Amino acid sequence: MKILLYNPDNGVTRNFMPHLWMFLLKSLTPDNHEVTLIDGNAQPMDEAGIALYVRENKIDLVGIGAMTRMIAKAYRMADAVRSVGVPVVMGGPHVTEMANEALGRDGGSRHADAVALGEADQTWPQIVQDAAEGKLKDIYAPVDAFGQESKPSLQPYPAIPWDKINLDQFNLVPKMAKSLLGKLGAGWGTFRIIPMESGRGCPYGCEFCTVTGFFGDSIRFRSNESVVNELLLLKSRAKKELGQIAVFFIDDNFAINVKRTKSLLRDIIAAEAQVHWVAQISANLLRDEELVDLIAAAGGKWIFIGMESIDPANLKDVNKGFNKPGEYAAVLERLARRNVYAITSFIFGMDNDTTGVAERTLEQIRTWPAGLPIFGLLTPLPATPLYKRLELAGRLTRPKHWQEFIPFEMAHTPLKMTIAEAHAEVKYGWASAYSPKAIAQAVDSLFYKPLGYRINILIARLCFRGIYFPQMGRFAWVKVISENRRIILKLAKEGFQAWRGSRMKVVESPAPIV
Ligand code: B12
Ligand code: SF4
Repeated sequence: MKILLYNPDNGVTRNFMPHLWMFLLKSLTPDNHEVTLIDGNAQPMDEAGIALYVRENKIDLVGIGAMTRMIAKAYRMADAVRSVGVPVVMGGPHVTEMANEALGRDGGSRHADAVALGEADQTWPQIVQDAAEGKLKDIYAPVDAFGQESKPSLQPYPAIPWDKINLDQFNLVPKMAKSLLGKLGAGWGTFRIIPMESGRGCPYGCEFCTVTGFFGDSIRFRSNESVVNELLLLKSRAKKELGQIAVFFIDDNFAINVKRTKSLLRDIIAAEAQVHWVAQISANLLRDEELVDLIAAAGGKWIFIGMESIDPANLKDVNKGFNKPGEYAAVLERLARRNVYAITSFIFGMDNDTTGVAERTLEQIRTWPAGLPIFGLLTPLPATPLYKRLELAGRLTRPKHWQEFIPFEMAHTPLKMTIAEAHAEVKYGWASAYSPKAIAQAVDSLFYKPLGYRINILIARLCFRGIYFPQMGRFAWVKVISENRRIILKLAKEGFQAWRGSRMKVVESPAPIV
């Protein structure tokens, strides 16, 4: 069979990283089938486009995966595929919770021939076989011989052939810069961010989060050896193509078992498998100095921290009382001392939030080492405890918000402000943290750090700005660069002077005596 795995675009940002599920399922597909991957964020496609692609390429089965925010697009694309007579299997967190919606059993129209519930590592080969035999079932659930839910152990973990996969659609170096950098031989012909998991599951059960329900509170880890080998494979690919590779450890809480994380990091260091990486770790686990030392030594550059709020009452409300706002500054300084920076994520519109919450949060942020703050709204995702609480309280204003997804729009009424006020808080957060003045201040505040770190923060800030203020086209980028020209030129000048200084030293140094 010819199988297409498709991930719909999110409509807000372009690709910055492939989606792991596609590569994982491709690796788990029996060899006698041919699998093609299309990520809509890298290769935009509309309904007519996918129908044409499927017909022209004689595709026999299409697999579509999507988060809640992309599900409306996913359904439209699935409808287009089914309209040309090709079956569609859907999977991922949204349809796992809303299988009846995808199968048209809730009164709406049917979008999928089959739905894979939960983790599909074990069910996928069976789905493929059933599709090949033309007898797809409606629902595939990962259960053992006794009908009990079963989760993949991740040992062994499928080897994803990162050295052979065509990753042309995932190069972050713009075409123009590519030829220039290639000529300079700077090792920047390609820059890819690759998703990798070292384990699954998080027991914390924050009220708004899908993860504990989806992956379960039993945490499972890959072996250290399997993670190290994957890093080595990626590192050698980057070397071969004279490019750069960074890894995003997509584990929901990379240090959930600190002892195990330390042992993995030690093995990465021992094998010299370091690449630059990002990981998500909750603030409470970053109290450990030795852990942070190992993170830095193993290549960790950015840590995503779900801070959510600086108000302990809010944190308690969403079952995230283990976050202690009083220790945020110390955690960030601990990281910054090792040149590791934080992506700090905040949620506005929580029940104890009142107007001015964005400025109050920013006042704190400005006292912390410069990083990448991001702001979102409390969102009731299907089947989360938050969704159930708000539904029971009659507070959902758009109970099926995903059917008409609007970025940064609330789907329920906050308690102590209006929906419009919550939207204004998020806008204020982004506008203040990503204004040219704020970006320049963030970069300047790191004046004592090497130039490379400041360039890193500058580029990251310019890119992250696009999460809220869409900057997908060339024109949008020209505008952003022009608005931030002062700080860009300042760093460029400093870089040029350093480069000229190093050239002068080479010329001045006496010729070696043979
Ligand atoms: C990496 C990640 C991202 C990346 C996404 C980009 C990327 N290229 O991966 C980034 C950091 C950008 C991101 C952003 C967001 N994310 Co996110 N993200 C994740 C994360 C941590 C890992 C995803 C992953 O790769 N998992 C590992 C793979 C193996 O699991 P999987 O994708 O679920 O796939 C398995 C099954 O679902 C199934 N499957 C999946 N697809 C398909 C398709 C078929 C055909 C089949 C058969 C099976 C199948 O098989 C796979 C193997 O078992 C998850 C949490 C998690 N642990 O999954 C959250 C998660 C997916 N994100 C979530 C959310 C809410 C967001 C944001 C909306 C957050 C926000 N408020 O801004 C944004 C939206 C981004 C955007 N604009 O699109 C939610 C989604 C919940 C939901 N119901 O949709 C999750 C589950 C986390 C959570 N807290 O609940 N995210
Ligand atoms: S710590 Fe993170 S992954 Fe775990 S339940 Fe809370 S928000 Fe979800």
